[in-house]
Amino acid sequence: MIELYYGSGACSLVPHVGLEAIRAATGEAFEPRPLKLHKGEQRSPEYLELNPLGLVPLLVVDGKPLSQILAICDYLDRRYPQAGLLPADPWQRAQAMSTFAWMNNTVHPTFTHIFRSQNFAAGEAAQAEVRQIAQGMFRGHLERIQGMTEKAAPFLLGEKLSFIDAYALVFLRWGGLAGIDPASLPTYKAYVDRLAAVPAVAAAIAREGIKLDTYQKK
Ligand SMILES: N[C@@H](CCC(=O)N[C@@H](CS)C(=O)NCC(=O)O)C(=O)O
Repeated sequence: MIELYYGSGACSLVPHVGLEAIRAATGEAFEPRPLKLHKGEQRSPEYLELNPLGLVPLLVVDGKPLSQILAICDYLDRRYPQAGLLPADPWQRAQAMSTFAWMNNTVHPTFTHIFRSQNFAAGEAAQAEVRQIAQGMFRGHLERIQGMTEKAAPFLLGEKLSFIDAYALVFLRWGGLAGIDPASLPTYKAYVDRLAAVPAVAAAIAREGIKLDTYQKK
């Protein structure tokens, strides 16, 4: 049995979309295990026993936990290559992993500096400065992804949906929360709107109960 612990709108949407695509391609089902991150359910003693990091996503395969997006997605792709969520060709796969790793180790932590600035500076003024600097960096990352979406055909890696598309969707949505108007990244926004209509993506979004456009004009 495969279980996925996730939080609504969190980075766990990446393997969540992957599991829906796997279900569509192979019929293999999974058990969704939602955690309310705003209520701190990721720090409950029961969950910390499964994942001492206190983070989502967590994949549990026949009772055995696996953390970290890159490891989870690599595992899912190797187990269900029929779903085509990462390229099989070694060079193309390495290129895909290069983008995926950049998203996970650079774009994602930049947003963490905006969303959880209290973890990076003491005092409101210093935190506001962290948020401001990180917002500028995050905007730069989104512009780089917009450049990738300009060549999307129709997905970032070509004909097949991949984990990287789901991460790109998460980031544009987070951008709205960080005060970045998605309308200012029109090619990226059009790509995400198309992506949201893909059945596997739509199913994960519906289960998480999230809306794509989170931007609120000040
Ligand atoms: N490097 C980790 C990052 C995971 C992560 O940052 N998860 C966030 C949600 S996007 C989380 O669980 N946050 C809860 C918290 O900080 O308490 C991965 O790739 O899985």
